[in-house]
Amino acid sequence: MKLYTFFRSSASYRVRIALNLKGLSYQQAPIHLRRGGGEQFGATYKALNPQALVPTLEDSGSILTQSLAIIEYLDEKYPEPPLLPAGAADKAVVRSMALVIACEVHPIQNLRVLNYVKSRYSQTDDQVNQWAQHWIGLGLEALEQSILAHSKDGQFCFGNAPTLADICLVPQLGNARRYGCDLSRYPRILSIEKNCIALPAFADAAPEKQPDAE
Ligand SMILES: N[C@@H](CCC(=O)N[C@@H](CS)C(=O)NCC(=O)O)C(=O)O
Repeated sequence: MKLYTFFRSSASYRVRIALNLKGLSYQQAPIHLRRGGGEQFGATYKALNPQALVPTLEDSGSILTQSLAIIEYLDEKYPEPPLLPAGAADKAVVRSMALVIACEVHPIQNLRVLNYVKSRYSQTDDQVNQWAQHWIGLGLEALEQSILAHSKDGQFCFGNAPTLADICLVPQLGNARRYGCDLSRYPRILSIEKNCIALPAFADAAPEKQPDAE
């Protein structure tokens, strides 16, 4: 298996956590998102991922894009440990938590969106950070409430085992810190993060542990 990844990319980080939780070994192909204007825009990489985004996973001749699609693929192909709970309603709750991050927060604080906001509307770095803080804060506030409602006294976003929701949450917190969000407003999220990073699968997937880390 080969993962096209960038150490600081939170979508790549999600897939690295899932691969580690499944105990799967894989080769990393680093794609630097800033060097030379961005290696994701090179013709060879765009032939694999026409969106020019990381991650991309190659497995058994399949080329897979979009981190959540990749993670659900891994979960079907390598079912243990499961990354979604058993019941249909519980699955929907976990997917909903994951999508708060993956659909509502991450896309509008992504590099290309922030670059566009900055250049098209002549915004300063500070204004761009405020944009990111606003959308990240809205998402984390909702997620904190959702976890309190559904996880009861569980150690993770949903109960006592890590799921797709935790896989999306932990990388997003790295982005939140990078843009200066005040995370003390989300005590339950912070305690879940602590429980996650105590697991080697999460710790080993962290940006600073990757071979392409700067
Ligand atoms: N929804 C996509 C998002 C992928 C994505 O936005 N990747 C970012 C890094 S986290 C990227 O490649 N950005 C490059 C750019 O903005 O030019 C996924 O989950 O895979």
